[in-house]
This record gives sequence, C-alpha cells and structure tokens, in this order.
Amino acid sequence: MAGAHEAFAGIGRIKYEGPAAKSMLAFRHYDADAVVEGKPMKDHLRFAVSYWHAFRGTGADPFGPGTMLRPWENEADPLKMAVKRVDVAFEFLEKLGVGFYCFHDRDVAPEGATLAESNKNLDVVVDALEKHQQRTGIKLLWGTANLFSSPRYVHGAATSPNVESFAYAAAQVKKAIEVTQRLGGAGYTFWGGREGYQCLWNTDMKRETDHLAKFMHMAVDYAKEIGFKGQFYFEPKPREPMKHQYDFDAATCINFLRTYGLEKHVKMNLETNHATLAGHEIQHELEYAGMQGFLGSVDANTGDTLVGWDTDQFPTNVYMTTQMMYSILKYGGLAPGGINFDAKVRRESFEPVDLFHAHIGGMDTFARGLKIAAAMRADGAIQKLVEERYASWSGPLGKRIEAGTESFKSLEAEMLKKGESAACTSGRQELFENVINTYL
Ligand code: XUL
Ligand code: CO
Repeated sequence: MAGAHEAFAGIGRIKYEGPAAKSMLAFRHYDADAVVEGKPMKDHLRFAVSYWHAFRGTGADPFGPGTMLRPWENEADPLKMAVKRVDVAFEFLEKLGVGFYCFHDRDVAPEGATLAESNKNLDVVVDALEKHQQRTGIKLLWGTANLFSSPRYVHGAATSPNVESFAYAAAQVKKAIEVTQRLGGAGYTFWGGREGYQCLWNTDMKRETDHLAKFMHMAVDYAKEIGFKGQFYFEPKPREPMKHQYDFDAATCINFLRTYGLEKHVKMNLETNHATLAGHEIQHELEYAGMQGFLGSVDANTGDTLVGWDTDQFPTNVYMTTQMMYSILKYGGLAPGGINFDAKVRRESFEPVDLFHAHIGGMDTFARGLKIAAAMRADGAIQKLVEERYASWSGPLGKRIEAGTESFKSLEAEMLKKGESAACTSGRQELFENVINTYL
C-alpha cells in the first residue's frame, strides 16, 4: 500500500465482516473467496473500477463546475500528475480489493500537442500502470479510446464526414489496443461516443455505418496482426450525446455485427442505464445478448426514474442485481468480461471516502444478487414453473414443430380435425413474482 503518502489515510483494506458488520467500511455480502456454484465470488463477479469516473470525475454538471475534494490533485504538470494519480488509483483498488480496472487512453494520460506527443505521454503512464499491476496482481479488464471529447470528433470519429477524423481515430485506437495488450488487458471496448446523428437531413446514415464497420474490421485485423487475444466488446447506448447513436441497444448492435461480418469477433458490453434509456430493463439486454451468444461484459450502474438521463449512479437495488445475476449465471458467466462500475458518486458526495461507500455498496448489492440467483437456480422452482408453462411444446405436436417436420398444411389438417385449439393456461405472473420474493 502507499504507506506515508496515502491518499486515503485512515482507511484500510475493506474486509468481509458479514451481514452483522458494525462498520460501514466493510462488506456485508461480498466475500471474495466464498464459493457459489463451484466458483469463488470474485471469479463470478470480476469487479472493475472505471478510471474515468473514480479518478477523473470532477462532479461538474451543466449548471456548475466540479465539486470533488481530491487533495492529491496538486501537480501543475499534467503528465507528472497523471503518473502520481496512478499511485492513488492503485491504493484505492487495493484497499477496495477489486481484481480489475478499466480506462480510456485519455483518462490515464494527458493529450499532447501532437499525436506523437500523446502517444509518448501514454507510454509514460502505462509504465506506471504496469509496475502497479505487477506489484498488486490487479488486472486491466478492458481498455478503450476516448473518441468523443476532442473537437476533432465533433461529428463522430469512425462515422465522421471528415475522413481525417476517421484516420486520427484509427491511429488512436491502434495505440490503445497496443497498450491494452502490453498491460495484459482481457478485452477492448468500443462505445459509440458520438457515432450517430443529431439530424438525418445532413447525414448519410448508410455511408456512416459502413465506415463504422470498416473501422471495427481494421481493429480486428490489427489485433490479429499483433497477436492481441483480448475480447472485443461493443457497448450499446441509444442516445446521449447524439440524438441517435448507431449502437442503440443489444439487438441493433448484434444486427450491425452480423450485417458486416463482425459477429465472430465482438460481443456486447451491456450497461444498465443505457438499457433503460433504450426503453429496456437490463434483464432484457442480458437475455437478448445471452440467447444470441453475445454476452460479454457488464457496465454496472443505475439511472434515476425521475431524472431520465444517463445519471450513472451506483447500483443499490438487490431485485435488479438478482435479475442480472440470474441471467448471467444462466448464460455461463461473464469471463473474460466482468462487472465494471461505470458509475459516479453524486456531485454532492465530494469527499474521497464517498468513493469507498459507493463501490462497497455496489459490490455488496451484486454479491447479494449472486447469492439469491444461485439459490433460485439450486432449487429450480422458477425454472420448473417456466417449463410447466411451455409443457404443450414437450408433447408430440410441439416436438414435431420444433424438429421442423411440420408445415402450414399439416398443421391446418391437424386443426381442421380438432376444430379448436386446447384451452390456454394462466400465465401466473403474480405467482412467479411471489416465489421470487421468497428468496429475497
Ligand atoms: C458512456 C459510457 C462510456 C463507455 C466507455 O455513457 O458508458 O464510459 O463505457 O467509453
Ligand atoms: Co459504459
């Protein structure tokens, strides 16, 4: 740990103390090595901290500047500060006891006056990240590139009408994949940033989506060329900052990947608040991606039903994490993906200790969801009720249709003979909901 120069002095390693814990700086449910369904919790959950929110979030909003008290942010030279910040970040990660972190290139290192200078800055910070990774065993879950903050990306990056914005973005992603590989990153994420439109009148949507696909193919080709084995992810989000983003939701992204022949190379990184912005629950997104074989990783957070925007709050709702973990277990888990807290403390929660409260709460909420989902799966009551609902499909007619040996003609003959279909049975939604509440 950081010793004399601790940024989070007075806070030690956060320990599992069980549901009766007295301290609020302790886990009540997340017990890293406790075995659930044959695997330690830490390997099911694979928690990651987002560098951008935890260490670069200022609390600024459209109505006012940043509020965060971060006493260690006191170095005038941005590169020196970036290197010093890595010490703070790893002190936090170690004390929290997470196995992973995620970053954008520009979160960890400052942009220079030229591309070459930016690359050099990144190399300096990556040296520091690498040392701390080796010291602590903490790993990079995924890397990514910020293709949305600079004015050169005002119209998007891969979908920009300016070809040199595309070219610059390609150079930036090339470098970001290289440093992700150097740090042993388990994945690389594409989030659309500004890949979308504000107005269809000035937009050639076909050309823009073709370009986005070209861009992703170049990334896949380059990864192959340098032997980067990490999993690529595409992160759906329907809007913000654009009115429409091309990575709208899981179904849209999967259609895009299949249309352009990228389906073997890219999986979904699903974010809770993005799902709700798309008019879905995260359970829908996880089920949709899971059933199609595209479940990759999760950006965990939650929105506020009354705010209706991407508020990126820490998850505290056990019912929701139960739904999530039930789907995640059903589709065989997330590895090499994980659960990345793409979440920020509120502008009003400006003290360093709030970063701990936020992440501890999120981790405990997921640990509870995991335990509850595993209990539901162990006794199989919900699974049995679902099977009963589809029982007619397990009869001879259902089996023949599923096997593909029936046709419209043969089914017409069958129904003409019977005259009317068998009566439907109740959906029993309330029973299902009551059974689920017995586990909570
Ligand atoms: C934006 C968002 C991003 C991605 C990575 O809403 O979720 O932080 O996760 O670019
Ligand atoms: Co995200």
